[in-house]
Amino acid sequence: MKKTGAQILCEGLLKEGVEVIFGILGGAVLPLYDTLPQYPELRHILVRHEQGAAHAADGYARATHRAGVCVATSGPGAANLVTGIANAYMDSSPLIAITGQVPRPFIGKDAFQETDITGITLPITKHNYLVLSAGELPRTIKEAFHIAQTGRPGPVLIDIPRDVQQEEAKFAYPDKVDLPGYKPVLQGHPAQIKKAAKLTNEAERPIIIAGRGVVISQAYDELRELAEKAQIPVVTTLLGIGCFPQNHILSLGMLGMHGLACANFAVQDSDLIIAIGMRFDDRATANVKGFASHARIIHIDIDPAEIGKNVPVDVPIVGDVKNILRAMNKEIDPRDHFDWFSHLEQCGEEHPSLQIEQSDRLLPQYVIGQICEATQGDAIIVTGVGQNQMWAAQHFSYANPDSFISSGGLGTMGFELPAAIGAKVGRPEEVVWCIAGDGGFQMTIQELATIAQENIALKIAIIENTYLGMVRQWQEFFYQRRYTDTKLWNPDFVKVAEAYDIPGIRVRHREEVVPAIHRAMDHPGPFLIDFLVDEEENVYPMVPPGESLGKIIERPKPEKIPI
Ligand SMILES: Cc1ncc(C[n+]2csc(CCOP(=O)(O)OP(=O)(O)O)c2C)c(N)n1
Ligand SMILES: [Mg+2]
Repeated sequence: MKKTGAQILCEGLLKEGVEVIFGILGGAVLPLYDTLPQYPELRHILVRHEQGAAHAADGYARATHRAGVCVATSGPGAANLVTGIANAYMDSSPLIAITGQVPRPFIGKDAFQETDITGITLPITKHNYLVLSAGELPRTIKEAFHIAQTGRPGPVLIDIPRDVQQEEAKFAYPDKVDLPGYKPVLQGHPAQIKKAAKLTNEAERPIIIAGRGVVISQAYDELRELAEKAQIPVVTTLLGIGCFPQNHILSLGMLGMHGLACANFAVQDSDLIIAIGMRFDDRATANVKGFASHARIIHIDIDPAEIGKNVPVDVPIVGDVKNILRAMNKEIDPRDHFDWFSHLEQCGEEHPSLQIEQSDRLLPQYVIGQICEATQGDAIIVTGVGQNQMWAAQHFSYANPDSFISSGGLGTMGFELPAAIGAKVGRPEEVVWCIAGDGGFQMTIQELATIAQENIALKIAIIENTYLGMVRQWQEFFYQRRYTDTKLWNPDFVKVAEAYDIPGIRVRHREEVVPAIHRAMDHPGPFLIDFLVDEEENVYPMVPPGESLGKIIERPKPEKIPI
């Protein structure tokens, strides 16, 4: 039976198990939207800016391990997706971006709202398609979902001219893909796995650095088995947070520019690094010249392009983390490393990075800590970028997998609100807290309307320091406190929320924090708390840019008392 391109697209989405689409209409996608009511199983969430659609689909994908879908019209709509697509690309998030294109006869004529979106997104998509006939759609959709969700996941864009959406073609959905040039390696090479196990069995000061690849592969149990069997401490990257319980005795927390001092020192002092599903990002390694100079490195990653890209490695293993760890665990001898652990324990006593002073000031770290207490760590935390992100990474204790969602590679301010929408839509039964910067919040503030229209029961905590705080911190440390244009005039966020029919309260004092958090959680719908925190609080520890991982600026000494 024949169907229109738009119908074929909807059928294909259903075949791929899609339940939700985030998007905005426009002329070039009108045939698709005109067809959507025929497919009530496909829930469409109308966002207010296409960047919001892309981040929401990304947040949905990270929360559910399934591709998130966003839709935009041609030209400005498609261009507005770009930041969200780049964000998903950097963090290996499976995203399907569907864009309308001008009708085929107009392509290349600078037609109204024409933009070459496949050209623009070439370097920020795993793959992209311009579909030139309705008959190509079934194979294209099948391939797109396959590419986005397998191997190292990533965004795939499908650009569909308006007349292709209207054209009729026979609908038969393929049950498999045939892509001779794309065959991700899933099993690690046995000889490499043996070598890695041998190095692990011989190491005196081994350490595991676990990254987002462990999350993507859902290799939580395998990672834990390796760590426990061989008694190896675990640090994670920012995006690896949650892949190993932070309350586990072997957890040393996050490493990197704002990692815990002991996590960084442990990496620097190690004699073997087992790097799992991480890409030696500069925010994790600091200056690579001084990175772990006594350590041999085993690097496990599904993407061969990551091997040796930033640091030379001794034993590369390409494949899926879960499969490789399963095989490797069989070759690992039970061990303990008493001397190594007593060294690390002493380090922990000398460098208690998470202690903050007892203060009457409203400290942002305290706010995050109290959200952790109130939820008992059982929540999905979606952050902005900057200081709020680092405090959320440091002061919440992540015990569950998939509980921390943040823009790592691109560092996209404005990610927080729409990504939190996506996470809540994907896992409605979970408590989702959006931890927003007052700067970042204003970059996608319009999505409050989406929350109101769909009654998405998000809890929003604005960390209002009235600064582009992380940049102000850099100005303080490295530009002699010249705060050029980092001070923010802000609207009254509670009134803004009210204008969107979302209840909210402002918190100025420490003793108001806990009642406010409970009020937000007891409210059945969305709720916003504007925390007016100490304006010039800094994120510690910090490795200054260009320094090596061991060169840490720690919190200045006076009265360090745990709160
Ligand atoms: C879209 C975008 N523009 C600029 C930056 C550069 N930048 C990084 S952190 C930051 C400040 C963020 O301010 P805010 O959202 O208030 O968070 P805070 O650091 O104060 O918690 C800026 C401007 C960015 N990361 N993303
Ligand atoms: Mg701020």
